[in-house]
Amino acid sequence: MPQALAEDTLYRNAPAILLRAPDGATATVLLHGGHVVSWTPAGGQERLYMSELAQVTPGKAMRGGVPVIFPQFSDRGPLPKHGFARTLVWEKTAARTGDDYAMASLCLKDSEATRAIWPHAFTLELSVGVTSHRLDLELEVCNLGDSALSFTTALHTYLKVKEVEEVQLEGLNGHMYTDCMKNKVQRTDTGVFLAIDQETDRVYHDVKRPLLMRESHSALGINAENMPDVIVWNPWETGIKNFSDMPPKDFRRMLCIEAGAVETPVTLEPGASWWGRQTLVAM
Ligand code: TA6
Repeated sequence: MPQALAEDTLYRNAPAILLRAPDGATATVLLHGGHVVSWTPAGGQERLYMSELAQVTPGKAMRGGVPVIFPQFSDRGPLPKHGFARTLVWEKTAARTGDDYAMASLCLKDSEATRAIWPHAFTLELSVGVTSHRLDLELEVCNLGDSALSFTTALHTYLKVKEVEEVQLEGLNGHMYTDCMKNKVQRTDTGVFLAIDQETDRVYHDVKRPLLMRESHSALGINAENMPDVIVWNPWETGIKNFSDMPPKDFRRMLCIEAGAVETPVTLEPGASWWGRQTLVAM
């Protein structure tokens, strides 16, 4: 069996880390944004959507993969939409391989630029682990300052799908959600599964069970720890017109199923830390 590797590479001409487990499972993470741009489980196909029009541009986010949203989800505060972590360059802090896995950690620290708009000393670390059919993404935030800080955060995961209208997302039944397409009205999900047949932008609150995304020939298990909210987003043909970095027909090829701590901000006292994780399992 080939050896696991975790090595520096280029992705669309930008510095990245390629992880490969001995069984052939791979993941690629960019230093720009600490952005996971590709995941292929062992013996399988690419499972993350990445727009063919997306480029690595300083100060801009990539359309696809897993943007790291921190310290502000969406426009829920005064910062740029979805915060600044996805548009800054992170530093590689660790890369390791084992008998059946490869992993890397990347870190973003406060800088003059972040302190100018968010006056806190912090570290944000992303650890990415790939093994067999599983991808683990873990965020850790430490408050290095001498006053409390609060943030909202999400792993804005773009899943690649064959045809979004055929997807059945199970596990949200009975949960409250904020419908961002309908003036943020709160509703309860009553369907056995969620199907996407129109522009969809929902924040499900306090989801305690794993989700299952079914497609005709495959399925994906999605679990989150310490990230209680699930955001489901598809721009549909109505919303995709607003995105110049995505081919118009690609709304059919993707579905964002995001793990977040969004509804209730996380507050950290000086010296305290927080972690949250999203795990994807291909079936
Ligand atoms: O997480 C869903 C969402 O907040 C949507 O409202 C939609 O705008 C999407 O993120 C993409 O945001 P972006 O800033 O990447 O264009």
